[in-house]
Amino acid sequence: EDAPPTFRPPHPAIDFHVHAISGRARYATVHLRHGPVSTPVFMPVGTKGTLKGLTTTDVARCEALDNRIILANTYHLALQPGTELIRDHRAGNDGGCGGLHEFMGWDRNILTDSGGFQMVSLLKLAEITEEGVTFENPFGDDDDDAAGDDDDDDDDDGGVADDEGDGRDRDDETGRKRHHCSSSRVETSKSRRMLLRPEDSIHHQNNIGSDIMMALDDVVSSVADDPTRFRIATYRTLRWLDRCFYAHRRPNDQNLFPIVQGGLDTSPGGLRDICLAGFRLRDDKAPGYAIGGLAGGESKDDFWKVVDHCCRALPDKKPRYLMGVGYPLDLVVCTALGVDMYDCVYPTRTARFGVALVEGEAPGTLRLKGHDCAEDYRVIMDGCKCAACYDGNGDGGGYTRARLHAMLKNDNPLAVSLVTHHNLAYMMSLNRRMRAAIKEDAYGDFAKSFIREQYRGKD
Ligand code: PRF
Ligand code: ZN
Repeated sequence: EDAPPTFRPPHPAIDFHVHAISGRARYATVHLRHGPVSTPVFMPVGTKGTLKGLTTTDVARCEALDNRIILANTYHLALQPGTELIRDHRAGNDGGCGGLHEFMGWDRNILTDSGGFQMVSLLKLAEITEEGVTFENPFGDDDDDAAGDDDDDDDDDGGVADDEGDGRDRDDETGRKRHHCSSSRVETSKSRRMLLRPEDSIHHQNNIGSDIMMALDDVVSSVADDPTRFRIATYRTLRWLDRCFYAHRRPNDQNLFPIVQGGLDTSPGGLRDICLAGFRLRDDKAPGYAIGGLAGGESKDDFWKVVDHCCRALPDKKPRYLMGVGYPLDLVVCTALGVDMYDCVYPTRTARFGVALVEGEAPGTLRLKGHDCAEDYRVIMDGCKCAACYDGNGDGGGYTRARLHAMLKNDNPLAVSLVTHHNLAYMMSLNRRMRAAIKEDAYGDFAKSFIREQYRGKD
């Protein structure tokens, strides 16, 4: 039959609708293959395909969370369990289509980071060449991740400091992990080398089947003092982007976002501009953009300047995703600059240290292990509908701070789950309040009062 030619939009796996603008803040919907996502949105990090301490049902069914998109890491999934296994995973007896959605039992959206940044940020042993990122694993692949679950592998934190004073050193923890990679593995006498090329990253992400995949970028720590290195990284990110687009096999199902690099240089014709100009030439290929290379310890001033600069240069009709950013205050400020999407391990990781996100109590966090919680009979946050603060029947209830304090002191894993639940509920509620303020064209006032509230002392 001669069917009429169907119109193929340039990016069939995404649709971006801006509903309202307040200043430069946008309230929008990103339509992806696994449903609509309202923005601004914070995406929780499920490094290996789980949000630690929560079941998929917790995340999807709880009204206080109601996450529509979560993040997973290509690097971790490629190491374990391997992306071929994920691709071929069939859940139930209806012979589904495989991929991480089925592997996780998650029928909402997934975004995957490309892997290079994780290798560089956690494993200081990575070496970057034109070909890709090579990781030198001094431990070989002998240990089995048996002890696996007590280590902290939500490690793509983009430099978010463990400011909980917990004294744990992530690099030590993660450095011990095993590194099986199914492909691109080179045996050497003493160690195993793993090469992740742009093509490998895309291949893994195609196997995973994420709704948004990220290009492999050359990430340099934002506080590095090496202008030449930043210049090389900027141009290399553009070259790698072309290789990523070329390697992408599923453009009708999956969106591939480029990542702006270029250090802290926002001067006219500087590195960020060079990267942005390169993206402009490839704009027809990009369904959306990310801003990378930040949240690595630079000053707030530098940070905001780069976000502002990139948002102004990126097209208004595509989503903007700021990588590795997740302090509530940063979300509020960067949304004012025009960012739509965020991800960070902060809310979930800080929960594992017994720290809850709150409002009206400077500095916006509550250390549940602290002495002053031992006899505090309030819930974490009044009015919060999370599993910790709310018992579900509306007559108060919920876990008191005192009870959570005692449970945390006992290393009760349920307490960590509850605080994780609360922190994600907090982030989701922050998203909703930002969107509501934009809808009413009152975002400036919202931002001001949020900042004031966060810094208000205890009353
Ligand atoms: N690139 C990638 N992932 C990231 C970042 C980046 O720059 C950041 C910010 N430093 C967090 N996660 N690929
Ligand atoms: Zn709560």
